[in-house]
Amino acid sequence: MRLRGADIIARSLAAAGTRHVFTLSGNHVMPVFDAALDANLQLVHVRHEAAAVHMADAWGRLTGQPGIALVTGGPGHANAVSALYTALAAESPLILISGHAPLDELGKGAFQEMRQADVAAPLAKASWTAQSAQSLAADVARAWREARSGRPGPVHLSVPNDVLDAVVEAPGLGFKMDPDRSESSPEIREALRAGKRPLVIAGPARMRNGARALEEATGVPVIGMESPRGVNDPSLGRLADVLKQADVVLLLGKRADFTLKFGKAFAEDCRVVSAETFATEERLCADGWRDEVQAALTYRPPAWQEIRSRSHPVAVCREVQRLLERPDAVLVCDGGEFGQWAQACLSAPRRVINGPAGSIGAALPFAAAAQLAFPQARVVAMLGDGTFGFHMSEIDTAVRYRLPYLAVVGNDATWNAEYQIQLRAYGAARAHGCELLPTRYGAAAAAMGAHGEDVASFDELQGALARASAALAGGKPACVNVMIERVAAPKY
Ligand SMILES: Cc1ncc(C[n+]2csc(CCOP(=O)(O)OP(=O)(O)O)c2C)c(N)n1
Ligand SMILES: [Mg+2]
Repeated sequence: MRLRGADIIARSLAAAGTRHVFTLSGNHVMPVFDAALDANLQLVHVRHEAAAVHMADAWGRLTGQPGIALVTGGPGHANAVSALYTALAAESPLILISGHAPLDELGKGAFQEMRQADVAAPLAKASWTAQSAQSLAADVARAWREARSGRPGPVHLSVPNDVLDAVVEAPGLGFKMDPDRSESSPEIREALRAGKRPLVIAGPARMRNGARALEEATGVPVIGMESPRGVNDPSLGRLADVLKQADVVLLLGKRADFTLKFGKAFAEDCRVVSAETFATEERLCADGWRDEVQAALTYRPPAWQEIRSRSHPVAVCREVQRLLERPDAVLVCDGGEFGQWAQACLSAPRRVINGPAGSIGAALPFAAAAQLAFPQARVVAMLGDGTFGFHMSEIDTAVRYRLPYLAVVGNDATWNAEYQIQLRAYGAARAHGCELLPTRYGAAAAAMGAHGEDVASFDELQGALARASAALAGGKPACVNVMIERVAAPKY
């Protein structure tokens, strides 16, 4: 069968199980838009290329299958690349396919010519430029394998326009993935068994894949670390104390990096071993220690329950938690101090946060991808007002594709995380430049066709959330913008 390069890409992706392609159009990739029709790929056409990559990222984290982002060459690619940073740190499998100036014009000053693979290389597990239509199926297969295998991550493939248009005798399009195997190293088993207070600390990918089963089987507490705040991860309570008590630690697909104070988070005589994978069915630890760890991680200062201030993030979270009491709920947290409070106070069966990259802005694209991955699920994104501005226009995308997520904006009219640094480091008299306006983001969302609520007084929050929930049922995304106090992130 003779096919265009673009058809080979689209059909290879479809054969691997891709259904959605997160994209922003451009001259270089229009052949792939055309090919998507016959390959049965649904395009989700966003408003900024970084949003497409963030969506592919959340898709990858939630489903384990690489999310696919498709953008145009030059400036489209440059816009997309920033979002790879978040995915790389979160070890999220995704493939960024970028159009590219034609091979036969390179070096002559082609339209939007740029060394795209070089630009993406530091932010991807692998990054290269396709050289011919004949090898495109192999390129897609390699990208898929690289994205998924070992510690997953983003992969970039640039595809020159003349390669997309070339018609060639198509090779076989399907490919097989060998399942990842977890090793059961006897040394690690013995090390964990010898400990009185052993811990497994898992990186983001290992936490999503198999870590819970390991804890169930062995009884050794497994702690996932995916927060840029490291030992001060607001969703892990008294993690710092637990780390100091451990006498054996297995770092599972995880470096002793800044999140673990480069190893100083552990006691001096703690034995630290590491492995990319580890699995065993053997019981290695008694339950008492696991219960202690569990209690420490779920600890929240009792004083929080006494917080009566009605515009405090704790009060907002109390109302939102009711919406998450469903087996299908997905919680997205993003932003500075408000995002930290949301992580500390809210829980749901599935969670996507901005992650170790510490980058803000991805919440709305994350929520959209979560809603696509789980169409019936209740998806709630909690984000700060500064953060909302990054991808506000993705509300429009959610309206067009009928992705009924709820976005709750904690609006303190400040880039508060940075403002709090100014207060601590330079004093109140020198805190400047981080103010925002109490903008009515609910009205902005409504203008784009979503359900929007602007909540100036806490007493209106319950009603606003109820109306927003009703709108979700009608297939509309909703944005509840609630004015809150400027408070520092939670401390334990
Ligand atoms: C991409 C990116 N740019 C800037 C920052 C620095 N930063 C972290 S939190 C924050 C403030 C966020 O403000 P907002 O979303 O309103 O949350 P708040 O802290 O006010 O609750 C900023 C600017 C970052 N982490 N990532
Ligand atoms: Mg703010």
